[in-house]
Amino acid sequence: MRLKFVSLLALAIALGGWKVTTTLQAQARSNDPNITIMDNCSENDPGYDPFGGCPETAPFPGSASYHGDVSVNEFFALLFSPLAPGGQVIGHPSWRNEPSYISINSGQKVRVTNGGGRQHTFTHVANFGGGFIPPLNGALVPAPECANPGVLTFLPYKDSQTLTGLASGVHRYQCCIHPWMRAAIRVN
Ligand SMILES: [Cu+2]
Repeated sequence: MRLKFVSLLALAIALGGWKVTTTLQAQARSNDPNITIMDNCSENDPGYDPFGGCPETAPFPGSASYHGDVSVNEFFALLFSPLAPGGQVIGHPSWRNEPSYISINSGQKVRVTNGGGRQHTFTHVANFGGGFIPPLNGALVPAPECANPGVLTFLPYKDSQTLTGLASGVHRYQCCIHPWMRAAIRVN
């Protein structure tokens, strides 16, 4: 429950929503864990237009319900680092899953919601790897699941999916577009 509260608090901070503290505390007592997929693409940057816009489903520029600050230039500036000379992808830290690790009990569901402005995937993989967009992979070898339409589930802006029936153990998930967006779910 603490993890869930931290994630909701982080979301509140990210959205500047301090006024919803009471609601968050009530939700934190819920038994249903949540993971929020996040990015901070700037809806005012037309540089996202060739990539589907930001937010992707709203008439460009973005709707009043979404706000992000990251320009396309900033996104690409943080994609790699000169201190990772092998071409290991670093990725913009605001493209992320909150929280990136949760621990649940067998039988619990996990709701995954895209709270960012871009399309993402939350794909179950055997091993973390690259996605299906080679320029965003760097030196990562693509995860085979990211090339499998039967496994790949796109999660558009504002959409949710619910994970059910997870077996005991540690499950790995990643975005097949932005492969540094990873998460692990431990099922006890
Ligand atoms: Cu993504």
